[in-house]
Amino acid sequence: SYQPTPDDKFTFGLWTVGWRGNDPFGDATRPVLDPVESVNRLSELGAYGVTFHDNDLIPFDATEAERDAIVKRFKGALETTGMKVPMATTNLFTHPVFKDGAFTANDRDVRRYALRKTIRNIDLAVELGAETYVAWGGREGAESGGAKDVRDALDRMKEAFDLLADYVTGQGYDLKFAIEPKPNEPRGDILLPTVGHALAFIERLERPELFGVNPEVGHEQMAGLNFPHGIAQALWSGKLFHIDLNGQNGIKYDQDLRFGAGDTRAAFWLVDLLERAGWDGPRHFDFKPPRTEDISGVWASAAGCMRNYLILKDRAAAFRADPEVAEALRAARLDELAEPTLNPGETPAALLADVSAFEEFDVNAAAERGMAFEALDQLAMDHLLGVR
Ligand code: 3MF
Ligand code: MG
Ligand code: MG
Ligand code: MG
Repeated sequence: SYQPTPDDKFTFGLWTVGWRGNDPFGDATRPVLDPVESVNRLSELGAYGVTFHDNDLIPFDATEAERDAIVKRFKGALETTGMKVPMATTNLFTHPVFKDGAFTANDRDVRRYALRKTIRNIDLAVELGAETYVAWGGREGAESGGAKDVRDALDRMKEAFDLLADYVTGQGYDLKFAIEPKPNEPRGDILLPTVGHALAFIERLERPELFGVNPEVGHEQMAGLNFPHGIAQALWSGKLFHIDLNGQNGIKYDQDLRFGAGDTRAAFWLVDLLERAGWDGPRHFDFKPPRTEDISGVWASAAGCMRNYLILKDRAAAFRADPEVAEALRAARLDELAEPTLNPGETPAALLADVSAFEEFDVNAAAERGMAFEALDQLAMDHLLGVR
């Protein structure tokens, strides 16, 4: 078991398995990987599809004819394997022209170019059947305080997303946008650094219904945040449009470990949450096989992402099905949290008139009650570690 099939909806960015291991201190350790080879290998491993930045597939300086030939060959691989492309995105960070950002670059001509580059790949994304367009503003940020007027930059970011939303609406495309927050790296500070910032920004857009978030495990954890909590708020807001699964060990550089590595307990609660919420979107991996690995290590790492998701799904289901867990959840009063605090139709006056709520409330007795969370958490730990 734990053998993935396309029904599990596992997807991988072409840039993940295709990462050559170059980092700020070292050169590439692996050769170029042909995107068609990635489609074929990932399909053999049981994946559902792939995602891509325009330039993962089409080199930045490709001619029209080269572009057409590449797309044709890629489509052929998708048809042969049955692999899908549920999401695509734009590379607005690699070329030096984007060194000060794209939609929020101080240079106006760079901003206009970034919009055109994005629209061009949106057309291709739709042609390939994508339903979600991700926007990670990796270079939208600053290293120093005077370099960016953040309020102006947010105006420009809004302008860009409003224009893109107008474009897809005008074209009649069935495409939604998912904004991917990240606190830092490669910029010292990136705009829309967390899920919460992105959710608040979306409400200021002209067509907020077309926008949601694409949270990445490691990005929130780089900011010391609780990833399942962020996902829960995105779900609660109806704004989880896509997700980037990977692993991270606390507050440090963006590790992009395979899913399940790093904070395994957070991964357990994340899978528990996604499965209980009935998340039916792709389980998308945005990871980097460490640069210590050769190409067989790349596929081992990709297979590990899917295997770990399925193991955690199995462990979370066992946790939820355990009668002792049900008892522990009752002891911890989760059922009471699900109950409204007010009686149906209760007014402020009625609450003020309820002497049991205040005048006669036994504060000390309530304060003495234990919450029984430790026993509950140990049951989760036992399930996660496979001893129950
Ligand atoms: C960087 C990222 C990005 C985004 C991608 C959009 C290169 O930390 O996570 O990957 O995920 O640009 O999907
Ligand atoms: Mg990332
Ligand atoms: Mg990352
Ligand atoms: Mg990502």
